[in-house]
Amino acid sequence: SPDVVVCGETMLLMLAEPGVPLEHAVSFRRSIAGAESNVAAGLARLGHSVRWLGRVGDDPAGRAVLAQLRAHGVDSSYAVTDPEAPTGVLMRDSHPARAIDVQYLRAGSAASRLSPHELQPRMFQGARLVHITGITPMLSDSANRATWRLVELARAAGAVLSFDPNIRHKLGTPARWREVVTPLLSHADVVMAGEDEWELLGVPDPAALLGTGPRTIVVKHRDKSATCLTSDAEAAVQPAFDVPVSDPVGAGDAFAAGFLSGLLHGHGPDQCLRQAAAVAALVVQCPTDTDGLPNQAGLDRALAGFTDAGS
Ligand code: KDG
Repeated sequence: SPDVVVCGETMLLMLAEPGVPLEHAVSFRRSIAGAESNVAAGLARLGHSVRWLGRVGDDPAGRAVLAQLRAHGVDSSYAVTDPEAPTGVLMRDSHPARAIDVQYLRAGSAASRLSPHELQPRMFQGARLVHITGITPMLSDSANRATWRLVELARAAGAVLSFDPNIRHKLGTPARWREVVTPLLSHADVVMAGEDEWELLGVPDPAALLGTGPRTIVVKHRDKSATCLTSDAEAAVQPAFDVPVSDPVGAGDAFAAGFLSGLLHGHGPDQCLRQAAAVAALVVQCPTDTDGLPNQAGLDRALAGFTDAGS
């Protein structure tokens, strides 16, 4: 049985050629996108056994998504293929110094029809870690109910529940994010979120969440440094490693994969944050959300080579 279970929407990614705005791009790179499966791919690459739960359409995009998950070494044996709804598609461009244009073709997707009854205890048996994001409950009412079922099933399996709100403004207003996602925060054991996300969710002082449920809180600051707060240790702080950025999308998921891999190995907050920063630094140097994900040897090499900015 897998160590890690993730659940969420994985879309076909059509990534415009580097630097070219979406509406002018003529050639596209095909890959996959989806916050949860990015974390799954990152953890699998680092040697953990990972299962992905989710839904795709009975179409070429869905088959491509499943094939690429398998190529990443992620178990997709419980994936559901919906004959009546399409696989979601994400089209975007990438430019290190310009806002990235993201276009979703995902309304009514197979993944958005996720429902609680499809999630069964056997899928979580033996899991040490379950990772979910705030995207899933924002997809539909049934996916929101399914997210609460995920919380329940993770708890019943005795797994650590990790949560990243992953706020995407195209999926709802700030008020809607607060209404749907804020109540989930206190049910997770580990919450990783950006400073702006904590603020938007109405939690300006994330440390206040310690003691209400979460035991590990990560705040990703606007200057790209990160702080890890726990109830039993001093706050750990990690600056971002200074690397040339080619495609920043996926940095948060890469960060999560590095951090969670550290937790699974029993590392303390300092080492978890260092790994998180290193995996993120490797991913932003490559196109797509997942191309730069390192294996353990690659991560070790990077950690030995990076020096903290400013030191
Ligand atoms: O975290 C990177 C994501 O933005 C991307 O892979 C797509 O999950 C995604 C979403 O819903 O925007």
